[in-house]
Formats: sequence, structure tokens, C-alpha cells
Amino acid sequence: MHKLEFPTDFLWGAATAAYQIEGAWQADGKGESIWDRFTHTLGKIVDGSTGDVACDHYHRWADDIALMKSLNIQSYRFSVAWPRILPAGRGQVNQAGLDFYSRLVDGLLAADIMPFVTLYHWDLPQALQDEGGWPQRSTAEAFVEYTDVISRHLGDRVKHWITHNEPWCIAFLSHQIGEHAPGWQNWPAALRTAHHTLLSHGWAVPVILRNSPGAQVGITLNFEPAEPASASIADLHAARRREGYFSRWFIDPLYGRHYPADMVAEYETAGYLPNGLDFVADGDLAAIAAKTDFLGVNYYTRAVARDEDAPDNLPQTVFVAPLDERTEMGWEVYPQGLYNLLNRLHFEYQVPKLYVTENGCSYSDGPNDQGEIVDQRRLNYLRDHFAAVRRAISNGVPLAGYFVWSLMDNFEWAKGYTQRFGIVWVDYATQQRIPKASALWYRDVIRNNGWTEGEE
Ligand code: IFM
Repeated sequence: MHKLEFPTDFLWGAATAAYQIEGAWQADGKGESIWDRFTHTLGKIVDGSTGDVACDHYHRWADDIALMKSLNIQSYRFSVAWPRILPAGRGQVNQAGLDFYSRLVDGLLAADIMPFVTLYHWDLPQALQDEGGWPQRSTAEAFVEYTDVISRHLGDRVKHWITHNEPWCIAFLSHQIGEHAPGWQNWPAALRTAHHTLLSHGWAVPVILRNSPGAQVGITLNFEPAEPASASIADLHAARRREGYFSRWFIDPLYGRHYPADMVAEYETAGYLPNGLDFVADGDLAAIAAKTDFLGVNYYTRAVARDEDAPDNLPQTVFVAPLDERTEMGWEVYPQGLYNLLNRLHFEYQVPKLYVTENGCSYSDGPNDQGEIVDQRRLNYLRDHFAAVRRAISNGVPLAGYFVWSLMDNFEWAKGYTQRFGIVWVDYATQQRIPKASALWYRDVIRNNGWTEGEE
């Protein structure tokens, strides 16, 4: 039997985000976020739910650290809720919010779990939204103020920082498609948001390094690599457009390549850039291309692009996998895509270091009569993606770690609690946590720094 072994310093982690698990939406001086406002608006969330309580992690953090310890988790990626720190987005600092994250970080370090902090995982203070939100440049300036406050406070103990999670979602899912808060459907606003998000990242990097000497700083992008539905020129073109929209619009400027000219031309033709790139000031692109230590990669599935415009003037994506090869999100299980992506990022963009900062799947398997959760499909998903990751490392890709999404079931944004991504089951009525079979297998993979094929 063949053992798949990982490099000795490979980091095994688990990830969550503040709004999805913390609850305590009004506790201890926290301000309102755009997700509080959005979930409290009728019709925005499929099951009508909110993150008001979620996994109550705000009160159960110590137990959750013990849970991670029992699963051998080496690093915990969590996000900070900006409105806990600066309830109005800027200005007055809320000491109780700082204290919460300070306790969490100290608890992690005491348990020998490395904190990996994301600064923005979508819960913008509503006060900043009221001033116009991310389409306004002033929000990027406020982000730098927030970054300064939190990195001064935690910078002595936190040495791994991610500025933003998934700028595509911040820009397009939230401002063009409108599925996420604040729920806009406005192309020009989405493109301005993309720029201000990237700009705030670039401005934040030196601030973090000043406040947290020796820290590693990066940004996390989500990828859904597009493959053409056929070898026709038209489908190849559709895949290129889809990549331009989803990935290149973000990664190109981050790695010093400006916004991709083909997409600028398309957006201008479509009228999405009515005044061109007027929101790009002198020096912005140099700021966005600030040197970083790593790129965070979120990967769940691929997209297959076909030459046929969807109603929003985007290339149509089609599903080619049979139903039983898709997760409950409807996403195709496609580990080869992760392998291809990691190779591409390393060889095409020369990214010096990569982390998979999210990967996982939604399956609703719950407790059986014995109270066990046999989520074999998740275990298989993880196993096959770990194998893809291992092959990429063998190929020379500098991949330093992997974070499963998610440590526990949680609030899945517009899908509410209808989707379960956790390796740990959460009973929302009692807040009981039960590690699923995938979590127990992951615990052993971490202990052995790999696994023997055929034994899973
Ligand atoms: O739950 C989300 C997470 O917040 C961001 N990345 C994708 C996950 C699954 O949809």
C-alpha cells in the first residue's frame, strides 16, 4: 500500500468566518454590519435565517479551541468582525471587541494552534455602507484605519494575515449579481468596488508589516477555473472571458499586470465603465501590486464555459458532471481542477508561496441512530483534493498549507443554514458539536502527516 506523505512543515488547518459562526450580533458594543441589515431584510436569505446566533462561537470560543485541539488542527483561519472593533467603521474603538479577539488569539496560542487572521470576510460596518460602501474610495481609507487598529493590537501574537477574502464576491456577487449584501445589481459599482477592495489591500500591507514585525501577509482569491465546453474557438473565447471576469480582474493587478486589457475593452463596450478607469488614481496600481508573502487560494469547483451569453451578458456556464458527482451546492467535484490551478498560479504568476485557504463541500449527512455522522462523500472529497495538492507539491508548487472549509457547519450566507460545509456537525437547537467521520479522518491525516491509500 502506498503512503501519501506531506512535507514535514506542511500546515494543516481549518477555516471559518466571523459572521458565519460568531452570533452575538449586538453584544458588547458591536456595531451593525451590512450582513445584519441584509439578513434582517425579508426575502434575502432562502430560509429566512440570520447570523444573530449562528454557532454562538462568541461565547463558546474556548470549547471550540478545545475541539480543534482534539482534531490535531495546527492552524485556525478566522476573520475579525470590523464592526466589533470600530462600530461606526472608523473613529471610536470598541475595547470589548478587541478583547474578544485577544482572548481568542491567546487561547489558540496556549493550545499551540497558529492563528491565521482574515481582516475582511464581508461584514462591512453598516455606517460605511450608509456613506456609499465599497464603491467609494473613502471605504478603502477606512479599511486601512481598521487594519491599523487591529494589527497594532494583535500584531505581537498574530504573524499570518490575510487582508481580504474573495474580492470577486465582495465586488460582483454583492454589487453586480446582488445575491450577497448589500444586494446591488450595478456593474459600474461592482467594478469600482473591485478596485477599492484591491487598493485597500495594497495600502494595508505596509501597515500590517509595521505593526506586526516579521509577519507574513497575503490576500485570498476564489477561483473557479473555466474550461471551454468544446474545442471551438467560440467556447475558448467564452472560457477566456469567464476567467477574465472571475480571476484575472483580480490576480493580474495584484501581480503587477494592470487590469486585463481584453476585459477593460469588453466592459467599456458594454457600458460598464462609463467613465473608463477614472477611479484608478496615479499610484494605485503600484500600491495594489505591493509585495506579499503568499496567495490564499479558495477552490471548490470548476466552470465549463459555453459560447452563449447569460442574461447578464456573461458567458454561460454549463454543468457537465452527473448529479451524483455534485455537492449539495450543485458544484461539481473536480479535484483535478485544484491541481491545474495550483500549477498555473505558480508557473504563470510566479507566486512565491501558496496556501489553500478554503476547500470543502456541502453535504447534509447528519447523526445516525448511534449518533455518528458518516459523511463518506466529504471524506472522499477531501481525500481526492489532498491527493491533488500532494501532486502539485511534487510538481514544484510551493504550497505551504491547507485549510478545510469549514471547521463546523455554519451560516452559508444567502443559503442560510440549508448547506452544511462543516467537518463538525452543529446542532443549532442545542449548539452541540459532533465531529463527523471526515473530521476524525482529518485528525489522523494530520497526526500521520498523510495517509495510506486504500485505508480511508
Ligand atoms: O462559506 C463560504 C465562505 O464564506 C467563502 N468561500 C466559500 C464558502 C462556501 O460557499
